[in-house]
Amino acid sequence: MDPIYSDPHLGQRPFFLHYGDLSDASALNQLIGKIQPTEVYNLAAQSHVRVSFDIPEYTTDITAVGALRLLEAIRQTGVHARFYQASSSEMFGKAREVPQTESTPFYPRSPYACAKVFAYWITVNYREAYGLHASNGILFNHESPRRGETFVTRKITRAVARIQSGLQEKLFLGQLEARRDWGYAKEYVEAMWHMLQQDEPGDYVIATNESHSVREFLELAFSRAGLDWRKHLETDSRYNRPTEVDQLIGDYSKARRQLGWEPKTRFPDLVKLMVDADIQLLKDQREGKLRYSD
Ligand code: G4F
Repeated sequence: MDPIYSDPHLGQRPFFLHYGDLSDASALNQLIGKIQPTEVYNLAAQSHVRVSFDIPEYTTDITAVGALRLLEAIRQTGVHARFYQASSSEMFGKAREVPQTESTPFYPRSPYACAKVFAYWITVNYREAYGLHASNGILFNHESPRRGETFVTRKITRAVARIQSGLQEKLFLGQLEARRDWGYAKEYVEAMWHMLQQDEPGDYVIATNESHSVREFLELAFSRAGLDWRKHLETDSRYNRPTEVDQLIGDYSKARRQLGWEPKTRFPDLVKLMVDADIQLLKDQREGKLRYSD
């Protein structure tokens, strides 16, 4: 029997969690055949860019071949499922034009990004070869209080909360001058859903069309808590990547035109909401309150 879960974010509707693994093609085929989904969102990956340099083969197996295994499961079982592939702005890497659009050539700079390029093209290929309703969302960085703690935004906001309450003194980071187009994950998930509601599948850049450095994020986050980042920051070259992506900025005009989607939460508000959430989370933890998002 598969476990049934509920989550306050999803209202009263329970959801079913089925076990599976993107490295296990036969289990995926069985699951897809059993569930008969109408929509499949492939958000699974080894998604940490720095880590992908340490485990390139695993990253390729899950992030690239995993997408193929899911597409094959849909094709082989013949279910009428629409498919969403979580493609990434990292595919633009050493960007060939500014801002990046759906037609900007890819120049991946990490094993992760190379794997995502494969997953992007295999999604296009299954659309063209087999007529699948398969779409790529080329999402630029999307953040929220639920972001994993090893990604730079959450690493900073979590450190701000801990430094403010005296639990931590220093924050160790790598490259501060890298620039990213940072949006609010909650809004980006809506864009994914819109893609699968279209009559025709397609590929869409989802971004804010603004670029900010890690340093800017750092400054805003620390000042939100009344702290001076210079007193707490140490740089550590272990967090540098052998090949860095210096600057990303996305043009979401196609998504606005065809999906009616545009970002609402801008950079300063995103930083604030993440800092505030981590300060609140730490307070709740210290008061012994249980939280479902821990
Ligand atoms: O937060 P990051 O690790 O995100 P990155 O590499 O841009 O990738 C994220 O966004 C992509 C686009 O949506 C996704 F495809 C991908 O899966 C992931 O979610 O790093 C952002 C920047 C980089 O330039 C990095 O070098 O921050 C720099 N940075 C500086 N110090 C650091 C650190 N990154 C991390 N993770 N940790 C540091 O200490």
